[in-house]
This record gives sequence, C-alpha cells and structure tokens, in this order.
Amino acid sequence: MALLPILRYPDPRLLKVARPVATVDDRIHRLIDDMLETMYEAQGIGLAATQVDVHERLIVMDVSAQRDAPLVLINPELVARSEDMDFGEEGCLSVPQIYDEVQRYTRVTVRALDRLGQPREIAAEGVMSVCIQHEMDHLIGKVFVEYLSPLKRNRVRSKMLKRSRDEARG
Ligand code: K1U
Ligand code: ZN
Repeated sequence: MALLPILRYPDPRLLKVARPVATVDDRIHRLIDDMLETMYEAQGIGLAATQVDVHERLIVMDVSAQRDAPLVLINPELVARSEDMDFGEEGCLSVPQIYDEVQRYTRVTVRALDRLGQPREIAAEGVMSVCIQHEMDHLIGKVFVEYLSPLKRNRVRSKMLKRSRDEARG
C-alpha cells in the first residue's frame, strides 16, 4: 500500500470530470487500498479518485466513529434524493483548514459497484449523505468552495495560493 499525494485547491486538475471505471481489476483494487490508506492517514471521512489525480469514478469513505467501516463506491449514480435540504459544515482534504456551510439534500440513494464489482444500492442520511454528495461533486470537477459566495471563494483561493508560496519558500 502507498500514501498518495492529495491535490490542493485551486489545482486545475480538481476541475476534471472523471470517466467511469471500465473494469474492477487488480489496478482498481490497489488504487482502493492506497486511497483508503491516504484517507485514514489524512483523517478524512472520504476521498474521491479525482483528489489523487486519477480521473475515474471511484470514491472511498468511512464515517464510522471507530474508523473500521470502509465503504467503496465505484461508478456511483444518484438514483433518488429527498426534497428537503439542510445546511452543514464541510471541510475538504484538498482545501485544508477551510470549513464552511453548504446546503445538501438531507437523504440520497446511490447505486454503485462495491470493491468486488457487485452492484449495490445505498440509502444514506446524515454525515454519510453529505459525504456522498461532497465526493460525487469531486467526480464532476466540483470542489465545495464553489457553493460559497464569490467573495468567500476568492478569499479561500488567495489563502491557499499564499500557503503554497510560503510552503515552497520553506
Ligand atoms: O473529500 C474530502 O476532501 C474529504 C472530506 C469529506 C467531507 C467532510 C465533511 C463534510 C463533507 C465531506 C473530509 O474528510 S474533510 C476532513 C474531515 O474529516 C471533516 C471535516 C469537517 C467535518 C467533518 C469531517
Ligand atoms: Zn473534498
């Protein structure tokens, strides 16, 4: 297993739209293992392949308190969503230390393949619902800051660019 570098906003590669996974083979299994290791090490509750510069429709998540319930969604598709929406605070491993309120559907149902390539349908609410929506946005090139006002988004962008410059200077 290996830790993968996570792209940082505003890296233009985060804007790419992912293509479907063609075959759930050994390469995909290795990628899943590496993404899970990367997500756990970064203390995230989710990670989309886009964030590690792989532009295929694959998400890993673990919203359990014990961090022992990994969930793998390959080629996820939203099949149902609630009418009601809630605001909740979100963060992103590609936008470290930035948190803000985003409005999301309260409940969603997704259809996806699991790690074994078997079709599954998952009805989610609460943190899992929010995380699925956040990660599925990554797969279409959307980062949560796109939901913020242009003023806030520009502030985040400037902060992140300054941080990269400072880190490069050492
Ligand atoms: O996609 C990612 O970068 C992972 C992201 C998922 C996420 C967190 C919060 C709401 C929606 C989606 C993270 O795991 S950020 C780090 C984190 O663990 C966290 C941050 C804020 C609230 C809860 C968790
Ligand atoms: Zn994210």
